Amino acid sequence: MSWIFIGVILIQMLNKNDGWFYEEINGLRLGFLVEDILYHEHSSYQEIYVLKFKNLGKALILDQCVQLTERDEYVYHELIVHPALFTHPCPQRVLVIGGGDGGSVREILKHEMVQELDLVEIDAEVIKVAQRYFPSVSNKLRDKRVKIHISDGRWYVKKNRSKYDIVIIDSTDPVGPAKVLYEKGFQEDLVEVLNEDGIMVIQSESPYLHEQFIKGLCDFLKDIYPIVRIYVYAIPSYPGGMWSFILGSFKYDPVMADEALIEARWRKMHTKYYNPKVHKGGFLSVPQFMLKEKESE
Ligand code: SPD
Repeated sequence: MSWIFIGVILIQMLNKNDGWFYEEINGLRLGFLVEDILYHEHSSYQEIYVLKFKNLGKALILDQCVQLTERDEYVYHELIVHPALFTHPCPQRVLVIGGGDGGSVREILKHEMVQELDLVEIDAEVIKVAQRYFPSVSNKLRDKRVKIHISDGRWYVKKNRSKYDIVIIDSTDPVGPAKVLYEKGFQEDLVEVLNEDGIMVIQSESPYLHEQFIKGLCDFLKDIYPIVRIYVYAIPSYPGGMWSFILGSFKYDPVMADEALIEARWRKMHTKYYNPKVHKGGFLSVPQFMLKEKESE
C-alpha cells in the first residue's frame, strides 16, 4: 500500500475519530490514540488493520476488534497456553485453531515435551501480516515442529483422524467465521481429536460484557468434560479490562496440579506473566458472580 494512500486513510481517520481508534461493544467504548496506520486490507474473511498506538506499540485489529498489542499480548498468549500445558504431565501433540499471529505457538514451543504442533488458521493473510509486522509474536511459526494448515477449523476437526493432548481455540470473538467454534456441535466434534486425557482451552470473552455467553458456554462444556474450569485475567487492551478462558479436561484438574512439578518445568523457561502461583491463583480466584452455584441461589 502506498504511503500516499496510508496518509489519506490516516487523515480520514483523524478527521472522523479525532485521531483515536475506538472499539465499541455493548455500549462501552475503548479508545486508543493512533500514531500511525501501517496496513489496511480486506481479506476474504475480514478487515485487517495494523495500527501503531501510543504507548501500546503496534496492534492487530480484525473486523474492528483489537486482537493484540505489542505491549500486552504476552498476557493473553501466556495464559491461553501455560495453564493447560502445565496441567498435562506430558503434552506432546498440540492443535491450535485460529492463532495465525503465532503468539500461542511461541508460548507452546517453550515446552520441551511438545513434538508436533498443528496450527489451523482460516485466513492466510493474518499469518502474512503477523510475519511482516509482528516478528516478536510470529517468530516461531517457522519452527520445524509447526505445521500450518490454511483451513476452516471446523472442517479440519471433522476430517482429521489423529489425536492431540491439547487443543487451544485461539480465535476472534464469537461472531462471523469464528462463531461456530463456540457452539456445542463443534465442541462435541473436538472430543474426537482429543486423547482420553486431553485438555481443551478456549478464549471466552469478557466476564462483565458477556456474562450470559460465558454461562452458556460453561454449561454445555460441562456436558462434555468432567472437569471445567474458568479463569480470568486483566488485559488493558480488551474491552472491560478483564478477560477469561475456559479449560475443559477429561482427566487432569489444573487446580490439583502438583505445584513442585510445575515449578521444576517452569524454571526452564522464561515467562512474563505466568508462574506457578498465577496458575493456581487464576483458577481459585474466580469472582463470585461468575460461579454457577451463586447464580442459582
Ligand atoms: N476481543 C478480543 C478477543 C481476542 C481473542 N483473540 C486474540 C487472538 C490473539 N492470538
